[in-house]
Amino acid sequence: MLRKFNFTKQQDLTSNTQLATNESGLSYLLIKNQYAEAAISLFGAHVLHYQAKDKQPLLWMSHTSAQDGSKPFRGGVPICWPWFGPAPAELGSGLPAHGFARGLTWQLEGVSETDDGTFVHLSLNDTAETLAMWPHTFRLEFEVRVGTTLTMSLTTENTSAKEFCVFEALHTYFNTKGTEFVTVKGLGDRFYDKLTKSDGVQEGDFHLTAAVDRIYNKPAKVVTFTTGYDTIKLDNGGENSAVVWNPWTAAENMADFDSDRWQTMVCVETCVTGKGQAIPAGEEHTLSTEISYL
Ligand code: TA6
Repeated sequence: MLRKFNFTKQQDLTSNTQLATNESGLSYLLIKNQYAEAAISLFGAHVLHYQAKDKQPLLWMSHTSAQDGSKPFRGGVPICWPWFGPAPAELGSGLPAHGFARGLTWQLEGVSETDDGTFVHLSLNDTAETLAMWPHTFRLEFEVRVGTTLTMSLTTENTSAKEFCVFEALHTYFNTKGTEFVTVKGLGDRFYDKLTKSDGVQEGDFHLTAAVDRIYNKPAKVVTFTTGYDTIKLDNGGENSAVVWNPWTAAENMADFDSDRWQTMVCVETCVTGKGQAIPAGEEHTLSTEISYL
């Protein structure tokens, strides 16, 4: 199901979920239930694969992505947190793009089977390493449901004594039949274009016809798009923006983009960007998406 990933089973966690490791010792949850199959890496709490019964794989995944934990996976659903894009200047230089959550190993809190599918619960807490990059104590909870739909929710708890602000994304890479099949609805009419560094106005639906890297500032709660295989619905929560990204031919110079496979992907992301999300001491915020086939 995941080309180039060689897994060794470690143990059955439930009737539908195995814990497995790859050749580098990274741990994965491999799920196969009556509705769908999925793979989730504990490194990055990264959903790498989801495929509902009788459907195409939902997520695009690089075949040349590092699989040894030396850098985040390319594809699937990277979790960007606590910043999106380059680190804020006040944190200093040399920090990883899109935050550190996708480059750390998360804790497995539990797996359970229900009539609605398999629930996976992962967590990440501050450590000396995270405090050196971002000076706040926190707890992150990531809950995934693998059912007829793929549901992901990322909860940030502010365990510190002061308010902090986070920027975050479920940076989902979707598998498509080809760029020409991609039309996105519900993005709203205002965007910031990271390629031209200017604001823009969306007229009608978005069609993927060229390199794109846009932050839409007022998306609808429900964003839908076509992939050439299916129409996909994102029912988002806690977001303030949506990002659409395809690097186009620039991907051919990226080490882990498999040359021309940019032609079969599009990122449609559930994000908190702009002014970010302020979270007072002791409070929490949840960013979520439920991805379904229409
Ligand atoms: O969400 C789009 C984006 O921010 C692009 O600007 C592009 O850089 C992409 O994410 C991938 O970033 P990465 O750090 O994973 O190479």
